[in-house]
Amino acid sequence: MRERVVKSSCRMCHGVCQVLVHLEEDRVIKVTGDPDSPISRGYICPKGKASPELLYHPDRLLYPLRRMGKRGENKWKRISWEEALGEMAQRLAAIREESGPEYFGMLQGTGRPYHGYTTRFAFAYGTPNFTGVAHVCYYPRWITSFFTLGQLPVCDIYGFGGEYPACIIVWGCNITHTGASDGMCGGMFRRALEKAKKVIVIDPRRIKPAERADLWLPLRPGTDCALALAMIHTIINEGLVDREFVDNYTTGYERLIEHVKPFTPEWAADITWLNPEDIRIAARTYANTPPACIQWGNAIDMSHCNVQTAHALLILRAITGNIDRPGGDVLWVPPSGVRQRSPFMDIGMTGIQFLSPEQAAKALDGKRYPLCPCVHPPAFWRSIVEGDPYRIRALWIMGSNPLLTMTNPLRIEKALHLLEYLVVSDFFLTPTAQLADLVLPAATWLEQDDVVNLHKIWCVLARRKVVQVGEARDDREVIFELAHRLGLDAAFPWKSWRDHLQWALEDTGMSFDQFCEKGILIGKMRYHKYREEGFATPSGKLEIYSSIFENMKISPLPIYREPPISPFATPEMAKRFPLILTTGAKIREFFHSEGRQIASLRRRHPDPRLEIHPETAASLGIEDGDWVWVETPQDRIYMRAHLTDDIIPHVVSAEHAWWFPEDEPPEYGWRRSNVNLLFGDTEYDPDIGSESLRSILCRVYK
Ligand SMILES: Nc1nc2c(c(=O)[nH]1)N[C@H]1C(S)=C(S)[C@@H](COP(=O)(O)OP(=O)(O)OC[C@H]3O[C@@H](n4cnc5c(=O)[nH]c(N)nc54)[C@H](O)[C@@H]3O)O[C@H]1N2
Ligand SMILES: Nc1nc2c(c(=O)[nH]1)N[C@H]1C(S)=C(S)[C@@H](COP(=O)(O)OP(=O)(O)OC[C@H]3O[C@@H](n4cnc5c(=O)[nH]c(N)nc54)[C@H](O)[C@@H]3O)O[C@H]1N2
Ligand code: SF4
Ligand SMILES: [Mo]
Repeated sequence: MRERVVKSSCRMCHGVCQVLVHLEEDRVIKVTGDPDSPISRGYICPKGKASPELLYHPDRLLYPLRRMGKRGENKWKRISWEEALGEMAQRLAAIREESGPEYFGMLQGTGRPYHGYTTRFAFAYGTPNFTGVAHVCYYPRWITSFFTLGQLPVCDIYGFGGEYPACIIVWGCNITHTGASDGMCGGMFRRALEKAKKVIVIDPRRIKPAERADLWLPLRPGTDCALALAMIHTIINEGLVDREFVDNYTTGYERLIEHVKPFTPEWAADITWLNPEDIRIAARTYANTPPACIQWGNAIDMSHCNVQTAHALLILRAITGNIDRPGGDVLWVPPSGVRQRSPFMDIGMTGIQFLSPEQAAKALDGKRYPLCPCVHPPAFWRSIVEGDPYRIRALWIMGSNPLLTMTNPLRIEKALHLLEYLVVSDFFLTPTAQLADLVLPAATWLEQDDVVNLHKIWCVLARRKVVQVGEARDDREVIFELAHRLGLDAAFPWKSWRDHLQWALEDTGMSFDQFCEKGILIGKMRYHKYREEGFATPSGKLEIYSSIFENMKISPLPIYREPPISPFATPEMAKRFPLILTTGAKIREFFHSEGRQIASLRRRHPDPRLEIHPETAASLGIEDGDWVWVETPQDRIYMRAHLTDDIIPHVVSAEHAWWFPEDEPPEYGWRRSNVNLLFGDTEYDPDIGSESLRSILCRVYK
């Protein structure tokens, strides 16, 4: 058999691993890491290796399906793409005409290849009713960085400037375990950890990097901002500030000094349940070991003060002079010439400003949380259930499984039943897709041509379509086709997806094929850019005191807020629910609710886990491997106890997004171990509207 190898880039997660796709004739037989890749250097994780299993999975959706029986009865009829797109175009045109475009809604999951095209479609059609998960993922850190210094800083782990980080703080991020996050490669990060002189880990779980860390700070979940404020306090108090940077390139330092006076390590110790001396040591180590960087993660996005925490962590980097220096937290230079994938997208996912003010005002959440990048999901679902301010008629869900990944899923289920027309684009019939009227089979990354530009931080990767399985189609081709049928040609001026890719590359002077030959474009890194260019903020400086937040009535200097359900906020409740629950630490083998049907991955990780300390378990009569109930004031779920002293005694950690494809449709057991059942309507973060997914009270029993 003739074997050939095609260079591509993996997309079993957000990526950035370059890989080799091995084919026998026209069949993909394996995927391996590309040792020549400058950004991943041969790294591949179990999900990446399992790509062919996803591609050829017997349960994969291969054709468009139309619902035949009652909603959720699992009776389907195979139809052609022509019929599917014809039906969809006709329904959407009718809704726009009869009720107005706001009666159509869209929902997307986390950043996947469709990112940017979904919003473009929604806003071109004219609906403000776009929702998703960004308010609890990445966006809080991104928008705060954008306002504070113009760009998201990332750890300088590649040593382009001739220096590696001497001190690394791993803060609420488990990238060496997940494989990648936020456009950084876990394999490369591990190498940087090995080179660092000092490593500090801030996580209630003793993750791998904590095993050899100089300091592990297992804080009470949801209290990161208090810790960060106390570290700022210590650094100022002990005269460890980089005055040259602060005096010349920041605003508001004098106000910061006043602001953090009360936030002593003793104050933070009471909140975080850490030792004040450890907080001092962390602050000193970070400030005294340049160059230093902070690898922050998703835990920062899910507290009751996530924007505030992100701001505090940016200030920590600034006052220690670690911004944009070799080995610090740097602002990447993207490669030139590659065109922005979606001019309809301005700041992140918003772009709502492209709607007329009248149309934007029809958004279902009316008075929005000031920084929420889309319709606030709880308001979105409530509006459908209650018909207030009105009930949308149709919804298109692309790449999301909201019954598993969003809070209050019983309400979401109710809402999905009330819709007149639900379309779901996915790889599988998930519990969410089971409730659709029309299901569209999406192409996997092995079936896509792409100029991979999501993390336009520093590199743009090539991805090459190598196979076609069934009639699965690239989501973007579907969006383009539908847009043309609906007359949205101004927003979608390209004839086809391939046309669009060619357009994106035009200024590079390369054809798509030439780009694939090259495989990657990397920006030419320059450091200390602020010395000539300043920062892209209103003042041109890094805004310790944020003028944008001030204008938006958001605290211009970071403040700590207690989680809404906690031993301090709700002490009465804490008597009945004595443990602190953190949820959704990402699983190495699975991407959120994906992969449970992929045999090689499921074998490695068969059950939904609750991590619990052996002493806590013993006091509750629980043994390793027992099935236990995890209960919050909202609901209870069933999980398998995993006893480990890698978690602190008063905290338990539950995995998220579990369903059981091997169970009976249409539910596939989605109610059994779904951690989001434990979250109802609570107080949301007032700046951005996120749920406190990393800190709530619970009890655990057999
Ligand atoms: N309690 C709790 N909840 C959480 C979290 C937590 O930590 N705790 N984490 C949150 C975070 S960070 C995120 S990002 C969200 C994730 O939320 P979602 O993005 O909704 O994640 P998934 O459950 O993986 O849903 C993705 C679905 O899309 C399908 N899919 C995958 N790729 C494609 C594609 O390219 N095209 C199409 N059409 N379909 C595709 C998959 O088969 C799957 O069914 O969950 C959030 N939910
Ligand atoms: N394999 C795999 N990779 C993924 C994903 C996946 O589902 N699977 N999802 C992708 C997505 S969308 C995202 S957003 C990223 C997220 O990936 P990361 O940014 O690494 O975030 P998480 O794994 O969600 O959580 C990181 C750590 O936060 C800790 N933690 C829990 N509560 C707290 C707290 O209150 N404070 C602090 N400081 N730490 C806390 C957890 O113990 C965990 O070790 O991963 C991406 N990569
Ligand atoms: S970390 Fe992500 S991009 Fe890299 S191999 Fe794993 S799934 Fe693929
Ligand atoms: Mo995420």
